[in-house]
Amino acid sequence: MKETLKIEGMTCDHCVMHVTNALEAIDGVEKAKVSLKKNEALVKFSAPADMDKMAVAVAEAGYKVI
Ligand SMILES: [Cu+2]
Repeated sequence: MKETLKIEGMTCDHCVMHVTNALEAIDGVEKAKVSLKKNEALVKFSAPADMDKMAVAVAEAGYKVI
């Protein structure tokens, strides 16, 4: 599956890295492509990963899925 998450709170490349790492650390996430310019993450994943887990991981990293 592929989903695009809208993310709030990223301001620099470090933020992009934090969000990328947080998403890719989730079991089932294959790849997360995070764009600072678009404020979004394109995530390729399969079960057991889901949107809720991604939202939680992003929140724990200090950002917000909107
Ligand atoms: Cu930053």
